Amino acid sequence: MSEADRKARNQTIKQYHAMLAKRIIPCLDVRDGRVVKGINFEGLRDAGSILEQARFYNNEMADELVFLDISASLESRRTTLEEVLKVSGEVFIPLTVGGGISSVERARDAFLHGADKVSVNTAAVSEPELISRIAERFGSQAVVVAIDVKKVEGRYIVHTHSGKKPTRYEAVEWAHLVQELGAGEILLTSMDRDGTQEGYDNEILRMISTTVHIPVIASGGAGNLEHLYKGFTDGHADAVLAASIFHFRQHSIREAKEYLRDKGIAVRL
Ligand code: 0VR
Repeated sequence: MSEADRKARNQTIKQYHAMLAKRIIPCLDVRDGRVVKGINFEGLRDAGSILEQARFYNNEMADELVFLDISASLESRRTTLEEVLKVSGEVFIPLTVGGGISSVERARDAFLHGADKVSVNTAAVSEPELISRIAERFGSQAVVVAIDVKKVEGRYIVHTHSGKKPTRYEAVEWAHLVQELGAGEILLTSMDRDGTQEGYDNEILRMISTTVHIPVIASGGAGNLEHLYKGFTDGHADAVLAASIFHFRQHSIREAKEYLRDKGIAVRL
């Protein structure tokens, strides 16, 4: 396929995604069997039971649900998989499981416990071919690459290990690479905005959304319904992820969808 044909195909895919309904995705940051929530990845406080929150979002018409196991220990990862299995028996919206997915086998474990997609972050940076191996085995649509970015001296630098380790990658460069490697979607989290409720970092969102043809999920900073709207209009996101505003019931999913529909955003109601 010539470069011109490739560009044309990617543009068509991008236009197709733009026509799809926009998704609202609550995120359960999970540690030791509980939902937790912090600010800038620090100061994690309890945000409820995994099963109760998952049931709530399933009934609230969330479009998808993300489980992010941010624990350090292996033991708590086993707990999370058991929780995923329990939840997948009651929740019928697409479930993405992330945290410690470092091999095809770990990805298979997550699918066998009910995940529809896996999210890879740290392991993808240390072994980029892992993205291709999981995509070849389970399909690109099952592979989300989570990219955690922090602004360092004016540059958006990719961080791994729960935001603790800066990498050699700038966010746009890494986003392009993961797309080439077979990622089906990008989950772009601004660590600077995480938990602050100051709104998404629409600058880096736009830089990536307008240059890759795979869907981009905005994450980190949503604090009100207008922030969700701006994530779509200014950030050009295909989906918006939020934790704080939903876990502490500042806004309901239905309220968010009605607000977005009234502002002309195509959502599933
Ligand atoms: P809100 O800003 O509350 O909507 O948070 C959305 C999103 O940033 C979080 O659900 C989650 O991606 C933050 N991630 C991590 C983490 C939080 C604490 C520790 C580690 C991580 O590794 O992604």
